[in-house]
Amino acid sequence: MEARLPGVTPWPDEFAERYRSAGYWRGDTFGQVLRVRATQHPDRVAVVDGERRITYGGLDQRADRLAAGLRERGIGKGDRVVVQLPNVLEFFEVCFGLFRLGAVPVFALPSHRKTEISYFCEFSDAAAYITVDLEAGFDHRKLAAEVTAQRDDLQVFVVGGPGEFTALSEVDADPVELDEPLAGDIAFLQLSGGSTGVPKLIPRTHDDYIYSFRASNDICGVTEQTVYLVALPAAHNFPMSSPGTFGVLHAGGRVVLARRPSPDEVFPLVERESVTLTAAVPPLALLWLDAAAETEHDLSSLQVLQVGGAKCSEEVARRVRPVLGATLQQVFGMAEGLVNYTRLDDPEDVIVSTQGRPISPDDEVLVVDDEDNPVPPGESGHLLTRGPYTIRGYYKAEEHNARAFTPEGFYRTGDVVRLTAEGNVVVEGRAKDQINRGGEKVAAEEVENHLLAHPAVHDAAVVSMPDDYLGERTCAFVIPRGTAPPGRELIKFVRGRGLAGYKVPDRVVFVEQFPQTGVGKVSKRDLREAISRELVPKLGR
Ligand code: OOB
Repeated sequence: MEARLPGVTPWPDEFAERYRSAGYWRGDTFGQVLRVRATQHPDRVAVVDGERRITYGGLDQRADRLAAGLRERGIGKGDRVVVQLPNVLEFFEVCFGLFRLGAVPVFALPSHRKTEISYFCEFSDAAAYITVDLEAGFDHRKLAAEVTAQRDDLQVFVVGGPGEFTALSEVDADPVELDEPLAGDIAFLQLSGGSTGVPKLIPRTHDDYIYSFRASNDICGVTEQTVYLVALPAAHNFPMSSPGTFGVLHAGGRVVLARRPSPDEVFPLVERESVTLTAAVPPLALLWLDAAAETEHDLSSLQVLQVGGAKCSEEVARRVRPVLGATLQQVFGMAEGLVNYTRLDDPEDVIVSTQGRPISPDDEVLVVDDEDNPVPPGESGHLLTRGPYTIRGYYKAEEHNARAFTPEGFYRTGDVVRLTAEGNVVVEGRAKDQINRGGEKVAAEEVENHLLAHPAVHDAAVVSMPDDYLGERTCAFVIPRGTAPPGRELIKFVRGRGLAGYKVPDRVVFVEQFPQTGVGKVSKRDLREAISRELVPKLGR
């Protein structure tokens, strides 16, 4: 009964049976998980948002009332709802309300703008868009107005001052009996980092996702004593499920929300709430380490700092224990599924120099050459994977799926890795056409398409350039049509098209032609080398 949402590739029956009989897929849904915890300890605090706290019982009730209220407004099982919320308590109310209803959240990030949000609404044929009034100085109601101008049947609910729309707080009705979803149903759609022109959507089932964070809890030592601080965007897969907020709620622990990730917001919260576990991308970890050396706040409750989303340099990794007195855990994961962790009791050398190993004994990991043949042990190659929580296909993307998955159902991660003798993964690089800007993923083709819309752009190729802080930034090589406009005009042009700020090129370089590969394609490797050659002396390295 899996994957009843059209456009989803289910696991083949033999795999589904194997994952069930191994006890990975237990037939639970998100709605039930919360109900069980709320029954066990209704008065325990589940989520802390500034001065606001909600208990398990409170969250459970609000989820029921929200689900009933949405149903009154015609939103039902299987309907897609684009959710764009910052780290606020309502995020969890919305998630669990939608899960109970069997409606399917599409998780957008707060930094997404009109281009992305319109696309998600359109592509998923969403019934509603749930957003916030203001975030980081940006008025999301204006964005909602632009989106609804194209789609007048889209309902909009706003956390905070609703403006012309409906306040989410008004969506509230006495609980009704609901035709709850099944564990094999799609619970939500996550966003892929992507390497194509438009972002891909990732369908995750209750069964597979719950398994991933339940098993993560064991690996990461999460119990009801855990106090987890979420500083990364709550809708991202890493802080959601590795083990993230969902794992911690599953264990009956406490989630503490930071609206912004800066040390002056995070450190007082760590002290006040006695935070034991948190997660960062490498640039953020670096920022925290630098600030921790000078802080007056007591950070001694922190037991584990997870770092992932992009490669953590060994230099930064080695500073975690001495500076924070916490254990570092490297996390190499992807919204498509597979997550690797260094284990808390691994030797320090493994922790600082590898990205760990998969969650599940049934995670199949292959390292192959360009022809899909396994490379000799210890050599680097393309990482392919399949397993009990790795998708078999993107949502409504048949053509792309034929390339992104092997005929045997392995997902082509696009990452280049090697395995150590002990079976730990070391990420060596990337074959996919993507820039990893400090954990934020930029699909080169998507940005190139925006550049190509400018009349003075003949051709564009976007590549990564090394950056001390973010690891990588984006550089757009552009062949002008006629006279080249100033680079900053192009940057302004792309920004003006209404897309997330992290996708706007950091730099534009005009060239007469692109270097080519043997088969006549643009050689992005040569472009990356060209920019590195130019940058390295500048950085004084
Ligand atoms: C996480 O998920 P996504 O979907 O934003 O990005 C996945 C990609 C990976 O394929 C890899 O290219 C890169 O991000 N990545 C890493 C990494 N963790 C992710 N590259 C090097 N070292 C690492 N530790 O980023 C994500 C999802 C769940 C948990 C953690 C991260």
